[in-house]
Amino acid sequence: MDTIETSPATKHPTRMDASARTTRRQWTMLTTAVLASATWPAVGYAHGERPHHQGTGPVIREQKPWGIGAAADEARRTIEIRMTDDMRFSPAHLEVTEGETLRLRAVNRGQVMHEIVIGTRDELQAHAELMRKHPNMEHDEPYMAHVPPRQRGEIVWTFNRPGDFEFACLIPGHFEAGMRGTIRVKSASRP
Ligand SMILES: [Cu+2]
Repeated sequence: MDTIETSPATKHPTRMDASARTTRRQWTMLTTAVLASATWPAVGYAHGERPHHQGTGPVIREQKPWGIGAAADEARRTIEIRMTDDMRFSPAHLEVTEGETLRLRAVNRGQVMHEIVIGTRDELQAHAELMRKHPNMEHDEPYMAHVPPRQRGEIVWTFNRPGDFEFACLIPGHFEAGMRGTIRVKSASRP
């Protein structure tokens, strides 16, 4: 029998290598334990089985309540978000129309590491709690970017679900200091 998996980009991305999978398994177990009652959508594969989105791999398109990943060339609008050591994002509020694909360019103007993670308020809260308990936890998803001092990172994301969402820096201490922002995705069907 042929056991080689095919990998249509939308549903079943190629398996990641074993070492990367090991670091991610820890994250998967933690999120599974803590977020069991949260809003993870039903998907056909476990959280830890997907490859990293950055680099040359295929785009990860897993529907989340706050949208879905997109390829860099699908972005129709770029928004620059500055991150500073006073624990602020600027701008701290984004207005998006349902269906819009944005390139969020996170620019770290500070002297310390910052990150930007998109999610629902509850999801980010739970995730921040995990980060406090496990500050060295490695994680990477298409809806987050980790940005070293004086560098920039990018998220390309399709906001295909209307609603109110948030973004935050989940580095311990930063989230608590108010390093968060809001995203309103306006319904495309209503004026
Ligand atoms: Cu930060």
